[in-house]
Amino acid sequence: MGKLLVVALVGIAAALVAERLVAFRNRLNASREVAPVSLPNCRLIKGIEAGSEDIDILPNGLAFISSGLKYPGLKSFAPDKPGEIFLLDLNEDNPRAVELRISRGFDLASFNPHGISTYVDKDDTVYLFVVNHPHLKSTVELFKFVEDDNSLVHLKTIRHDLLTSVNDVVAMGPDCFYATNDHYFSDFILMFLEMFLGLTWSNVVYYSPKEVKEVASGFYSANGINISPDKKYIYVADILDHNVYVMEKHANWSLTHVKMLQLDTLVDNLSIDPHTGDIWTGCHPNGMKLFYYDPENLPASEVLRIQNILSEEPVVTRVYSDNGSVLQGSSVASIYGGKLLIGTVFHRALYCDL
Ligand SMILES: [Ca+2]
Ligand SMILES: [Ca+2]
Repeated sequence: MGKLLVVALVGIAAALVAERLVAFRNRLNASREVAPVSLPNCRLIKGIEAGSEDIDILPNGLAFISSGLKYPGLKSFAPDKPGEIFLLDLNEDNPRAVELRISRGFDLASFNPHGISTYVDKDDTVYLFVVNHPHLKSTVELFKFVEDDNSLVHLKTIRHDLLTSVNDVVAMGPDCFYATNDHYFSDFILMFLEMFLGLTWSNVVYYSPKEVKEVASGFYSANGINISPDKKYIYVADILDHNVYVMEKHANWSLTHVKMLQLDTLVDNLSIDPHTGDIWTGCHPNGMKLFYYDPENLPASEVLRIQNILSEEPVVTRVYSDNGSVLQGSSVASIYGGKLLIGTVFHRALYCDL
């Protein structure tokens, strides 16, 4: 009887693990391959070799790019080099990546930038919020951009118990923002277990110096976050649920669910066309290839444009796709002046005509 019980328990455990494994593979889109979609005049940006995870473009065409992310389980082509913020002037015919100098007093050696967001104040001061993972912890760094000097002045480091595993931020003012936590846990093993078991413990947090609170929860892994041009709606990508949520923003900064748009790819960061309100996303068609890097089987890239997300029938267009031979692991796509700039988690950055 004892042996029968052991066999039964082992059988049940094996069935549960197998069921979780199938669900995990589905969340990673492990069997998806993509057909290529090309764009004219694509060129790789010189000087960006180790990632361009997030991009934020100012109305005047200056693009900030975060580079050099080191993240548990993800490839890095420059594991010993600190991260950087690059600036690209998209008004130039052949924009060059210029590394922004960071003011003294900031710990550059442990700089590990991830999601970014800009805020232009009434007096035209440009603030740059940068998710940072020094020693694999999570902070949000606030900088002031000094254009004449191609530099960033560090203003403060924001840490909070609710900012545990931050992926991206969207600035709401010179000192407040919404942030996504892509996992509940920050420890790598627990993070993996959280993903493998399919726990929906990831959330969105509002931060200001006066108030910090959870404003949305129940995500498999909340990743990119951005705001509609009319400032009424917040968009959040759930990378492991392959969708984009639309939430209404209220005067007290709380968010309420409006709708969800289901896609078939792992949606990373979200950029907004300030003129049309279209959402541009950098996506991972197959998360297995991203997390288990194999030079013989490269992670692909995919860019989607989502038009009229609030309407009954949003239009989703695959604007660009590549099997990794040109661009690996696209995480963001932003447009300016009829051109598309695509960033990646750990690879290069591509600039194409539309
Ligand atoms: Ca961002
Ligand atoms: Ca991201």
